[in-house]
Amino acid sequence: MVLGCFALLSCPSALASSPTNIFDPAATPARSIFSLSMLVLSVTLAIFLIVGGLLVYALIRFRQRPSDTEHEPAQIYGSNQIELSWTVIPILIVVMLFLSTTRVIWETEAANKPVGALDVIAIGHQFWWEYRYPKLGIVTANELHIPTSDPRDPTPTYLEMSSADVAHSFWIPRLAGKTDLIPNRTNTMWIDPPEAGLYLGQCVQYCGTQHAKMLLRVYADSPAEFAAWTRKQQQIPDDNIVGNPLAQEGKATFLRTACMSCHTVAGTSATGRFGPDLTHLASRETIASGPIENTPGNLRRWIEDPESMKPGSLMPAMHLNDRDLDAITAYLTTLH
Ligand code: HEC
Ligand SMILES: [Cu+2]
Repeated sequence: MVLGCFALLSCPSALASSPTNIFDPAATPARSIFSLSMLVLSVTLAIFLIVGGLLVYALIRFRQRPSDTEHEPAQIYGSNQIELSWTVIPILIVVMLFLSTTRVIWETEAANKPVGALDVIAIGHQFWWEYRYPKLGIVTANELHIPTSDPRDPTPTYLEMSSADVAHSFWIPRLAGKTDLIPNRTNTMWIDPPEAGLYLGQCVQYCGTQHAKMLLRVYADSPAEFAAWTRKQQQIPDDNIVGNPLAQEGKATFLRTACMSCHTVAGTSATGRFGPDLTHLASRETIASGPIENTPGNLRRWIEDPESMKPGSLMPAMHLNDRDLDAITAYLTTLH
């Protein structure tokens, strides 16, 4: 553990390039947690150095020498001063750490929600994330878009989190601490990155076979980009297949097979909620919660046999023929 810390501290350049670097906080909750951990780390490091130093000093200074005639050193019994100090000083340190931890918990959990805050409901599923924006009328999956938050006029995102099945946990190290998603319970957290960019994470509560491929992607968009994204997500991508007979055929096949009982495509009779909402699937960069790039080839392979890309995923292979696979893929790629 100690060696690990020294190794980490000695190669900050390798860390800086990591998109999940815990030493590079990019939002208020992550920053408070980071400074608290630095405080705890420095206090414990100081204690370690003092205790270790005294120990080494005593070992060397009072070691047995050939000139020693007595086998035992002078025996000293009891010292009120020393006993008092090794009781009082640790108590003061513990109280100090307790108070600073309480302050950070208070700051992150009881923070007042500003008027400009965005509400998002996050629901964990085996093995993907559902995101609903109740005030904006948007439902999406796996790629969370939020606006950047200017500290002078904060627009943080407040997440209300629960689970559709087992316990999951949401952790974007650069944005905030971990928050568990528990069935039949609502937990909340908030994030406010001032810098636009893609922040990565991963489900951090073992939730089944594909837990490791339940990745987290948070896109912090500038306010203008976020407004544009919102407008697009609110549209029903209905007309995109006009003049595209293969996609039209794919839509018909999609609505004729079991796809529609597990997936929603707004504006159609597909209203399933077991799998991710596909209304704007083509606007996402990845599929299946992060591990697979969203290309037509990957999409086709996924629909043909999800098991080959994410073994244990809860989407069954539908045993479609090549024609149907081509048509459905053509349809899904029009869902911008
Ligand atoms: C029994 C329910 C079920 C059926 C039927 C089903 N799916 Fe799925 N689908 C899922 C689940 C669950 C996932 C999420 C898998 C994961 O990421 O672990 C998924 C994921 C997907 C994804 C990736 C979505 C994303 O945002 O990453 C696509 C695309 C998809 N399904 C298309 C289809 C098509 C097309 C059909 C019909 C041929 C179909 N599905 C049938 C349950 C189903
Ligand atoms: Cu999970």
